[in-house]
Amino acid sequence: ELRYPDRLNCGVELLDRTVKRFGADRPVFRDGAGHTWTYGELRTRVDRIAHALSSDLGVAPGNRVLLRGPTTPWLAACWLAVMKAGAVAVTVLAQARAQELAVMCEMARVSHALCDIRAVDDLVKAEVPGLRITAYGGDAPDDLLRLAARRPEAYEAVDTAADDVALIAFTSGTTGRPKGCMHVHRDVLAVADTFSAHVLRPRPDDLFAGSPPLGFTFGLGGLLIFPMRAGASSLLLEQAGPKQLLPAIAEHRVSVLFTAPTAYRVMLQDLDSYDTTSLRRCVSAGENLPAATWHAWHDRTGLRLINGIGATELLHIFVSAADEAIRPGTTGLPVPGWHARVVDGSGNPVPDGQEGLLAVRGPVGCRYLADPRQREYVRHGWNITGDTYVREPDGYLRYVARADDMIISAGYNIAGPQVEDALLAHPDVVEAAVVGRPDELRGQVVVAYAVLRDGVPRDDATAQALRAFVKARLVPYKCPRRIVFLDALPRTATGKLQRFRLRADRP
Ligand code: 3SK
Repeated sequence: ELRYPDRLNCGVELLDRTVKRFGADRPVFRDGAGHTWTYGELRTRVDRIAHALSSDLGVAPGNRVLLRGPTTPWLAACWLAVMKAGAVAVTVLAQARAQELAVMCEMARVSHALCDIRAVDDLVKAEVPGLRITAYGGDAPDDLLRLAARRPEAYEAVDTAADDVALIAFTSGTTGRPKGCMHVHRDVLAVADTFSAHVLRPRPDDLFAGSPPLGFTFGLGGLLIFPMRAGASSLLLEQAGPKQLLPAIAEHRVSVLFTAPTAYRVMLQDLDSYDTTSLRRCVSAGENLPAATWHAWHDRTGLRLINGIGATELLHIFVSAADEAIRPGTTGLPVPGWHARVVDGSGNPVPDGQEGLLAVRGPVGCRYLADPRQREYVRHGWNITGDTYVREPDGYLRYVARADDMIISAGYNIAGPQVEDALLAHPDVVEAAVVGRPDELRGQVVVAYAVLRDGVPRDDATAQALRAFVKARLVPYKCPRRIVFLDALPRTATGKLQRFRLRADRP
């Protein structure tokens, strides 16, 4: 069981304590341009910013501070400064637009914003009443970094309680209605001391990198919390799509990689052009990892992809597996410290082998900002993630579909991801999404959307070949009636597939 003192500041734990344990000269961040920050340099910069927050900007403990910008060491420093100042970091994606920003600022009662100078315009456009916006990275005399440079280099952190709110992260799920999730200082350490400590097992000489931005808790954990808790370092890239990741891995000798299944599939196409031998841990989360993708990555790199399911509501990953315990085609087991079961609509466990809803509980729980959906997410003390799962007799958890993504056709239940897996096993398919489309006769019919490898013709012959390929693997009623070819699948800014858009499509 995890035990933490009643008073705890996660900024101090991640930064000052790591400096004490590992020394100030170790590298902590590197950016794409090759600049390296040591832990000592980071501490000085964070402490100066924390001073500027309280002395120049009037940020008081408990104030909510919006952080907005591309993933850079300065954004990470602002996040740590907000922690040390005892304020609450409201993390948003750099891509969020004015209208979305206005909604989130209102919901979270944000009083201050720290914003990369390159992303200020949309925030100004949001016209949030009373919001004090401070830019960083510009030349203005009141730029945050100039204000900070005039401040002392050591800061006495606010003595927060372990249960004080540290951050608010928004999830729009895949349907577009934002929910603000509050997490306390203890939660930040708990995700490092469960998933990272037991599954990832980082070493101080590891270099982390990945595609999720710091504004998404997947990236906050993978690129800041986990490396810093272990005295390791992190490559913070502003552009971190699959095309940028491969050269970055080769150039910087990245050892721990965080990204989504789609990125692994795209990287497989260009893998031979880059040296990826520095990789020792590759984490796949954000979406279901098909067994075909796991095997393809393993065959080409010799590495066993670490699959995981996480949620903004629970801060990070709670079901996963490491090394030899990894079982391709499953998500894994509850991470040590977490409990998981599969339940019916009333919250009762269903027998092993039967489909039901994934229910989890552990050191971090869902706390929405005043939202009636809290009652749907937390039932009988369990967090109901909205995913349909099957528990195998030895406890492994196998993903079936998002609960609201099941297709019912002529009385048959069809899990879209199973059909997607079958399509993705074909070498010409890079991405696939399968949805149910209303049909008078059958209730719903199965329609697939696919992104093909470069150069493969998008014609009837390819569609027929793919349908035959799926039919050879699955019972015929699961075979898509139609296959539509797209350049890219619709995704949220965090990379999650937006099936509702495909359902609304009328090809
Ligand atoms: O998939 C997600 O939504 C997620 C959220 C937070 C942390 C990790 C993950 C994978």
